[in-house]
Order: sequence, then C-alpha cells, then structure tokens
Amino acid sequence: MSKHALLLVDIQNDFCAGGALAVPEGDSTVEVANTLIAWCQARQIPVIASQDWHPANHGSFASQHQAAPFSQGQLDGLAQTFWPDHCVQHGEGAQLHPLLNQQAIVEVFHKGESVNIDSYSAFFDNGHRQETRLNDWLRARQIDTLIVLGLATDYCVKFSVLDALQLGYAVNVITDGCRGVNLQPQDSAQAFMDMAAAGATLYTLDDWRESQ
Ligand code: VGL
Ligand code: ZN
Repeated sequence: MSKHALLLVDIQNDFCAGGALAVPEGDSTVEVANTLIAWCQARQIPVIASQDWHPANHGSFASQHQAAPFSQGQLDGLAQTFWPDHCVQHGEGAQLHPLLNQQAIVEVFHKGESVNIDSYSAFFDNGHRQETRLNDWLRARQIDTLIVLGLATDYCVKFSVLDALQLGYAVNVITDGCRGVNLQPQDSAQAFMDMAAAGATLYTLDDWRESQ
C-alpha cells in the first residue's frame, strides 16, 4: 500500500491576482486545491504546503541588482531570473491565499530564506546546497507518494516534482491545479512534459478522483 501526502506549492498572495509576481489565473488553483483537500481529509491523507519565504534583500530580487524584473543574471555562480520583490517574510504577499483551506494544512515548509541562493524546489535550493525539512518529514511518516499542485508550474511545481522523483517518491501532478509564469508562452507545457518524462504521472482533478 502506498502512503500519500498532498503537497500544495506556494499558493500565496504574491502569485495570485494583484500580487507582486502574479501568475496568470493563479487564483484558479485555490478551488482545485480546496476540493482535493476535502478529498484527502476524507482519506486521512495529510495536507502540507510550501511557502516561498524571502528576506527583504533576497538575491533573486531585481531591486538588489539594479536590474529589470524578469531579466536574466547570475546569483552566486548560478543562472538566475531576477524577479520583482515577492513573498517577503511575514508580509501580506507571502501569506497563503485567504480562500485556501489553511486549517487543513498540518505542516508548512519555508524555502528561499538564504539571501544568496534561490529555491524553487520545496526540497532543495537551486544549487542543491541545502535542504528543507520536507524530505525528513515525509520519510518519518513513511510517505512514498505525493499529490502535487500549485504555483508556479514552470518553477516551483516543476522543481519540487523533479526533486521528489529523484528522491524516490512517486509523484502525481494535478495539472488543472497548477498555473505557470510563462515568461515564454510554452514554458508550462514544457514543464509538464519534463515532469512526465522524469516519471511523474499527470492527472486532471477529475481523472485523479476516477483513478482512485
Ligand atoms: C516562484 C519565481 C520566484 C514559484 C518563486 O513559486 O514558482 N517563482 N519565486
Ligand atoms: Zn521566490
């Protein structure tokens, strides 16, 4: 028997309408998330979340480099997209979306806290230099299968899924519960293809429920 957890990736104000790094249709992930949360709660499947959680002077911020938002540069030896200031620790933009059923979330994992490196994945920073508590938390509970949705498809969802697969988890991505930044128009489609090629299974919410 596989043991599941539902991982909600960065469903935060700044990635939703009116936010500093608003993802097109980002808000529409909330309804899918809440439906799946209820489904998981009915099956004793734990619900966990990641939260992008940057210091105000984070090195991924264009403002720290006199660079234009969405331009490309380098951060401590790694290629880096420079983002608008977003998800600043304790700020309104960093909060989980107010309509997300947060009461259901049993554990939140912060990422992106180190000034000199970004962290798209909920498991590791972009250089795989440090890891969050997520892998230990899952292992301690013998969880071997993840259900994943959230923001953004082409960054934090994708890299969380790829790391989870590399760590040996089975991963099911709920595609209609994800939205992408799409700096290039096909980025989200490509991200889903990359996740599937690495071993993830893609489902719509309806397909997922029917498959179980
Ligand atoms: C994200 C860009 C910068 C994400 C976080 O959650 O996908 N994207 N920081
Ligand atoms: Zn970020």
